[in-house]
Amino acid sequence: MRKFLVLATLLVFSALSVHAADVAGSVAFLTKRGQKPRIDDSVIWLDPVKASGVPKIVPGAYTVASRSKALLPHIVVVPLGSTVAFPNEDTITHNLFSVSKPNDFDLGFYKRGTTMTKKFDYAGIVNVYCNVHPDMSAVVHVVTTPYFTKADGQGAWKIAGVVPGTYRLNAWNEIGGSVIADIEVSQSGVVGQLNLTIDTRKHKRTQHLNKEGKPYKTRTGEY
Ligand SMILES: [Cu+2]
Repeated sequence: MRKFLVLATLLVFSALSVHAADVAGSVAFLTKRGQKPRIDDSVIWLDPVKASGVPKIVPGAYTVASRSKALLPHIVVVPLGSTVAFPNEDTITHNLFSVSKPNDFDLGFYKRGTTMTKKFDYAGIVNVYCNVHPDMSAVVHVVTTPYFTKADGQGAWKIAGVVPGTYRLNAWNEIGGSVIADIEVSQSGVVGQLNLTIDTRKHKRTQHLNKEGKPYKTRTGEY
């Protein structure tokens, strides 16, 4: 009986793991003159449409540092419920904030060597800015799936161990919005459009406002 149970357990485990597939593809850009999308800041994720056995999302701890008046990394993708630490590694004070509801926040002024944290309880794109320095910006991209990644410098990406099912593949870039494709993951492979092109030609550069919704007193590039 015991032997049988062990065998049955092994069979169930192998049934779950053997059929999971690696999903890989690429992201390319359709640009107009002067546009230089940051290819490796493209976010790729799979939203399950019809799939069983998708692992629960596990919130994590992430870091976006203020360093040399920049937020690094510029784009971070996190599962729902994750916490992002925002250490200030500069000698000057910063005031990070977001008006992206319902994930909006205001960390107030804080000095070198101190860290403020924020937990992200809602899905979506969270634009993070500094109320002092208009050039500082970051995006916290909150997803509700365990299957997410960023593209590499060539636009290639891979998400490992995806259980069979139907998924909506999303590719997003800050200056092009998102492109989607429905894909099918099965034990015999992945079917669907895995190489996506993001059209950035309609994107216009705009200067965001400060936390009060007013223009910055310092112009971009001035401090
Ligand atoms: Cu600042």
